[in-house]
Amino acid sequence: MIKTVATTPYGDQKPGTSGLRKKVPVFQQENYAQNFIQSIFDSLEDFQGKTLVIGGDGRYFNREVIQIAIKMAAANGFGRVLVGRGGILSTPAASNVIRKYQAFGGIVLSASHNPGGPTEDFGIKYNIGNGGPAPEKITEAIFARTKVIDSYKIAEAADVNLDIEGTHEIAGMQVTIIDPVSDYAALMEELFDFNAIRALLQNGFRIVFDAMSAVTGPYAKEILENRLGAPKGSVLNFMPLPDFGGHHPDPNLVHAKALYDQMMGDDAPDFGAASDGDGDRNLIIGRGIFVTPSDSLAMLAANAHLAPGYSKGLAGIARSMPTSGAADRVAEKLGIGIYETPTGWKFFGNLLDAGLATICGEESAGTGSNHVREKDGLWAVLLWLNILAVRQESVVEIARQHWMIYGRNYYSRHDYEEVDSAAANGLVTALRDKLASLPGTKIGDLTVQTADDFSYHDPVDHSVSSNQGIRILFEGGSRVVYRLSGTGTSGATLRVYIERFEPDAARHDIETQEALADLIQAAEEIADIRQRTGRQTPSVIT
Ligand code: VG1
Ligand code: CO
Repeated sequence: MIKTVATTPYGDQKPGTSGLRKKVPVFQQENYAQNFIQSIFDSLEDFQGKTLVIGGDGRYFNREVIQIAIKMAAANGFGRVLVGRGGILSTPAASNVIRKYQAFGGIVLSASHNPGGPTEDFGIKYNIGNGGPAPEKITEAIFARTKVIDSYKIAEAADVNLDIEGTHEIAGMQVTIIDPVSDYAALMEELFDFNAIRALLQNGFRIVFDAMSAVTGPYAKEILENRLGAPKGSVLNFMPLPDFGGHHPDPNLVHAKALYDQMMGDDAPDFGAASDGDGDRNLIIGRGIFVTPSDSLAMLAANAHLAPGYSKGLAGIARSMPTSGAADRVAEKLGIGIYETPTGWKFFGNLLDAGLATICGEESAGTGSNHVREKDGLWAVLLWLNILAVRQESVVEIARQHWMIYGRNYYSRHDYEEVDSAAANGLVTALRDKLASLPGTKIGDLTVQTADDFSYHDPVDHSVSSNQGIRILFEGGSRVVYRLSGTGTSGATLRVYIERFEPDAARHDIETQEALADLIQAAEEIADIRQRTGRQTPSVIT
């Protein structure tokens, strides 16, 4: 039986950098999730009888919304849904399932690296048939629809047992509960030399992977321990928990501090890594060395040909604008294309589909390739392991050699979280207003060369995305970028990205904050951060 339920719009369902993210109590308001899901379906065409993939990162409220999404998909005329067992599908695994089974699209329930639990964050994102996040044209249509929606459709049926694989039927639609791990693990086996990695691990190379009680646990256990033979216990916090054990499932130096300390300690393993709530981010730490995500992108691109899936070389590299220019130097040396996009994986989809880019990355710990259309945490870990297995060198040796060849891009991001929204917007407006007057300005030894607000012209569909971040470029190539986060759920988060290129190998050993000190000072002076936000120091430095 299909029911049409009357509803009234909510005014705040605008998708951000990566879907709609709100606190759980917001999602628990009457029809809140239903309104958004119906608005997604209302913005799509020609999906009758087709397949929809549904899965999430296992956080609090995941199972409830999955049941709703299944029943609404049935009522709206989908022919089949594929759901990860237990409601689990990591973001890259969902992308893979959409592609592999040629689904029409997918609904991914996640708030990624944000905390989970009854008063924490939840999110809903729609991915299109290429497996990637819906482009802005679609997210804008969804938002427009949420503002006028007056009813939604739902099948009246009992809940589906999500914990047992098998096929059911709801209002004429097939519901298949699938193993969330096996398709993804099979894809990784195609891309990487598992024998070489297995041999590396057998020869005493020690790894540790922190799944942060989030979605990658089952994937990492199966791939790293079961298939690659890493000793049991190499994967930490492998049980996905609805509240991530009360932690922030964000693999950075603040929230994965225990891993960082272990990797810097006396008896450190050779390689440490972590992923985030939904499995699309990665943190890479070699014994005694943290590899910044921007560097990791460049190093992976420079060495990717050592893995079977990339042995023919790369077509091009794409990075988000705030990501450091380290990858640009690799692209230049390889003689391949380099693309600079706004923040958020949705902007890479066209480049990947058109075959212009093979590897993509963001400074926020996201790297991935054309194997799916999302960033992929475990993929990055496996590519690193494949490279380490072939080169038979340590992470530190690979990093040093890389800097020797290409120079080093010192890089850091300073986040000011939960700042008053009006204050944050005021800061950005004031910056915009003075962009034209900045070139030529001297701050200490630095001279501003150019200043602008980044606009992206998509080379494939020619769409334009404006106001994507304020860039201040100094003479000599150093840079400061400011933008406001599009994933937060309370107040505003100001992100300040700071970068300096250092060609001289004798100067590759400086502590990062020290190497960037004058730029950090300039960033403060130009934007008046302390005065405007009332914060003396950033809340998170990565
Ligand atoms: C952040 C990151 C961005 C990333 C996005 C989603 O966005 O900066 O690089 O793509 O999160 O990542 P923002 O707008 O807060 O800066 V995740 O792991 O949510 O899927
Ligand atoms: Co994520």
